[in-house]
Amino acid sequence: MYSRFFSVGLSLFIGLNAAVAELPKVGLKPVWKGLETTRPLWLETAPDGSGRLFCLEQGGAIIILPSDKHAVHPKREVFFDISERKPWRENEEGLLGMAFHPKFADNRKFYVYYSQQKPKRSVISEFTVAKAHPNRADMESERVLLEFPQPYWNHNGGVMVFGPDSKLYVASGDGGKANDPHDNAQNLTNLLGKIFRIDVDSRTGKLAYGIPADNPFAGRKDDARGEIWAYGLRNVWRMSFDRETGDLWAADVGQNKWEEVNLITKGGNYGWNIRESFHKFKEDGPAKGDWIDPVIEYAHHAGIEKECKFPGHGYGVSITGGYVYRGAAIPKLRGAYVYGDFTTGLIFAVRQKDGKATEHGTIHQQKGKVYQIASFGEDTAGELYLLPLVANPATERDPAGSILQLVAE
Ligand SMILES: [Ca+2]
Repeated sequence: MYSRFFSVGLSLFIGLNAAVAELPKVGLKPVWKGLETTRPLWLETAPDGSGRLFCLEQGGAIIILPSDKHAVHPKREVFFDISERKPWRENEEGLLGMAFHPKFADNRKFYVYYSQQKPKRSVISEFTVAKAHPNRADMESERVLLEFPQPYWNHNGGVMVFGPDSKLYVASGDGGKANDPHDNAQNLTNLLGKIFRIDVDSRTGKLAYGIPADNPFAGRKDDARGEIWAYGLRNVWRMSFDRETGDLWAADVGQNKWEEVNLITKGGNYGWNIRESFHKFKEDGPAKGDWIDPVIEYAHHAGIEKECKFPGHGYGVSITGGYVYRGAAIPKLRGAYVYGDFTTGLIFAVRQKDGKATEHGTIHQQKGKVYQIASFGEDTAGELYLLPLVANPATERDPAGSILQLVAE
């Protein structure tokens, strides 16, 4: 009885304070030292038992990381390369995402998300790996699934993940400029400012993919796109499924004040550009609506800290989403969602219950050289990595290496 009473009291205490928490500090350890990667944006493991880990580069290549992450100056093995198509013209364009088909072991299919020009657009394509050459994509095998316009060079989204349901979830970005000038994110008739969900294994009408019948707007006529799963998002920069619970976590980059982490639900409206995080954004926007608040937010600077729902949270300018940690190397971090800030390079973690933060904390503050956090990555064992932005390997590559593993401190 006593222990039960005690645990109720403890959870109340945590709930009221969203406590700065019992989360562990972590270290960063360079791995694949000296490997030449340029602007790595994503890590992906092949779901085929091979243990191969792939690293996507913004310029258009996907490389296979050597199986020995402690190898020094390992050979660069190129799996896929569309750099001649020049996807990376502007800062937020490029080869931005990739995902292996859940049945990759049988069908050898994978998907990429990249930028093209004239007109500016995002392209989602399927490629296949030739059976005889498992470490080399068949560059002739492209099947374009869909293309959609991107009016500006920024907020082009780009993360793609297969869900536990084997459907492909894609985050698009609101199309860019600032403040979502065309109100795309609240407009259900286009794919911008959305997370959408498609079935790569079927076809709906003349589309090169299927729209799952259980999508929230499936079957609507002209007033909503059936692909949409969630909306009201500005520029989700990295999302992931919790491999144990199936929760979909998405980090949404803010305008000038707030960065936020969201748990994505079917048909959910995450507020942008009427709301930003917990706060009103659009001056003449409606006062009430069915908006879903984030799990956690943080402020751009101390000047607005008194408005922040999570006092004591570190600052930042542009959020980079990560993963719920399910590895073994840092036991105290298990079950916490790890995220960071691109600009300040701080790494954070949060635990939640019913969509509300129960604990949060800064788990790493970089000292000396501060790496910008382009993305996080997760390997088969659930261990996490940080992909730092390195602009030009000829001049700016850090001799320590360009991928860092999160380790117990
Ligand atoms: Ca929001």
